[in-house]
Amino acid sequence: MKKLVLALAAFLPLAPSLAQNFIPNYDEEKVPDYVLPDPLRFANGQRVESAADWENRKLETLRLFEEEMFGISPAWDGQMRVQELSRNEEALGGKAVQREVKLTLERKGQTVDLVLLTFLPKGVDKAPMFVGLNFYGNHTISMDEAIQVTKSWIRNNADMGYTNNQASDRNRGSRVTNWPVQDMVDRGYGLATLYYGDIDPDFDDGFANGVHALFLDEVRNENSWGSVAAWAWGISRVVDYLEDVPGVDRGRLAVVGHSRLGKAALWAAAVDPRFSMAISNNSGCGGAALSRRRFGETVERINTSFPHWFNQRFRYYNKEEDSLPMDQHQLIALLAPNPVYIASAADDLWADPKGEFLSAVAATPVYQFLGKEGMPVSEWPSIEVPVMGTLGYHVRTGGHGMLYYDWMQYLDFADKHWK
Ligand code: GTR
Repeated sequence: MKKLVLALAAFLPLAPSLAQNFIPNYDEEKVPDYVLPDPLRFANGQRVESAADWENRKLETLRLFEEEMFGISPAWDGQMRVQELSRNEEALGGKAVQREVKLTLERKGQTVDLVLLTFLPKGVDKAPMFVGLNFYGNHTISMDEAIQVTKSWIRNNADMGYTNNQASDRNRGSRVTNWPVQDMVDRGYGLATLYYGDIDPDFDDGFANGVHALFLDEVRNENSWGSVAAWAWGISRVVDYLEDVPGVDRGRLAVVGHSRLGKAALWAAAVDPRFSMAISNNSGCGGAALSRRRFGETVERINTSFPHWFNQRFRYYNKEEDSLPMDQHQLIALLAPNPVYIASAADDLWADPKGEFLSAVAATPVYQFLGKEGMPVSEWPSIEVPVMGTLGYHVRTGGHGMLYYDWMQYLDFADKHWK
């Protein structure tokens, strides 16, 4: 029956009315009773009793997220060429080296270009780095005219002056406050960022463009990778490059992302052990928020509005959250014992701020099992009272966005764990 439902789900066009008629629950009283899967118990009921057991349970959990949600990403068996596009040795008041490089991924005659913008603080032998995708193009995070305007497909946006799915340079620097590079560099950290649409344009294209196009020879099935997995996969290619860049501390790389890119950041850290820290900003449903709470955006709603984000099997859990063999606390647990910071915004109810916090609480037994603190509190913290254990959390005032306040906590969290 499950298979039949899935087969039908794959071929039926998704009814837009589902998305239009959806009424989110924002009432804590109406959150249904639910039981979360125990991260420290195998699918067969056996308890995790040793570190070796946890390694096996971790693999089992990773498979569940791959097979039931994000989809299985291919191993990278192509080539990457690197071309420097620009370099400024005196960026940010002379404190940083800024570079833009084009990473050309090539496989079986197909190519995809990723244009990466990096800032490395000067006078630091090996700088820890934040690695994160941006929503509107590299040129939006700095006023520097040398930074290219992306040529990739971009969603039209009247405010940004984006028409015909092309970016324009009218909004150069418009996201400067969302990416406080000067503060990062002043505190000894670097940043590597690229426009997420370079990796995979964010629309339902039948998985024929972006990095999916490098693997058109592979037959797709209900487990195949969606766009969130593709963005995470692209982030790993950035790490392939960063590993060889002098001045980068490859042992201290933090992946960071906002919203859909926060979902991608968490998945990137789960599949790529080269990340030793992850930061989720308002990642919500499919990110840090517990699916079983059905508060704000739900599994059905996300699969309906964004049919290309996850794999086909995830649609089976539309309105069937209790049948999920895992929940999002286990995505956090997959990152243990590494530090993870989860940030919510009080008015961003769609992303279920409390559900994001409860995920960290429910991941904590795994951290403790590995001898780490995890989340130090179990009561939802007050507004703008950040909590920083191995798992960190804050809920700030205001709505959906990655703001200066959020970054200040990330920098403190990085200082706490890395200095
Ligand atoms: C929303 C989506 C969320 C979140 C957000 C974003 O429309 O429902 O899951 O990802 O977009 O990425 O800004």
